[in-house]
Amino acid sequence: MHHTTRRSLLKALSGAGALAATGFSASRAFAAARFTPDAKSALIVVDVQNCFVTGGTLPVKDGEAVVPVINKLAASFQNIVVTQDWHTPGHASFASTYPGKKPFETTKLSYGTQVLWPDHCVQGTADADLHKDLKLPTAQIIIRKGFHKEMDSYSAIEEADHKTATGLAGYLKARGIKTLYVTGLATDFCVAWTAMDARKAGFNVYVIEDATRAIDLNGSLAAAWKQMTAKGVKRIQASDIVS
Ligand code: VGL
Ligand code: ZN
Repeated sequence: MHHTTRRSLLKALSGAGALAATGFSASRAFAAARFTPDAKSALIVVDVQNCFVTGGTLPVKDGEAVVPVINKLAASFQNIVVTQDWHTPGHASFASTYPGKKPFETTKLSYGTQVLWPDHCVQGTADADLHKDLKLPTAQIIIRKGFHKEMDSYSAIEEADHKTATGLAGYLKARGIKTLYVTGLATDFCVAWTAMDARKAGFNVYVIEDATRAIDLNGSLAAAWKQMTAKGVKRIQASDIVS
């Protein structure tokens, strides 16, 4: 057992060496940082709120694990945007709004199929506050979304009708920002929709995978990566960012 492990490790190492010798960069194998955020880049911190971590109303498994990763990334960015899911009581995305409906079922609304969630992130409640350990003193704007009672907004860029703008794309463009690094909760809902809409709006978009956590409802995580990749969203890790 030991022997085999050691032999395959040696094989892997010589493989990397051979790659390096060809001049092809083997840096990926050692996770050397590749991206240096500049004045035209922004870190987008999606919905790192009490509702989405342990003890919240819609907890994402291990959601709080993104906090130290994001805090560390923040030091590399001149521009930081924070978002907050910010629903009215009786919101259209809440199962409790519809008699007989349970959380994680779906319903049809004017703009399409809506997943029904437990009541979460209600405006002005402690549940909707940003996580207390999030340390982003240099963040420049907090954008709230999902505040129209009749319509959800996973995306921080446009609401679920794919027409109503939150204003974030305009803000970023007005500030000359071209490249977005998206982090936060949840990978397969608000992070994915924000990233895909950002592509549609013309930004270069990276999702920093280990700075996100997923809900993964009926295979939604795999589906989200597939859709994001198809739209040109790039999947990277926190170690890819020069610190
Ligand atoms: C989210 C479900 C409902 C999210 C928000 O932040 O990903 N997911 N509301
Ligand atoms: Zn929500």
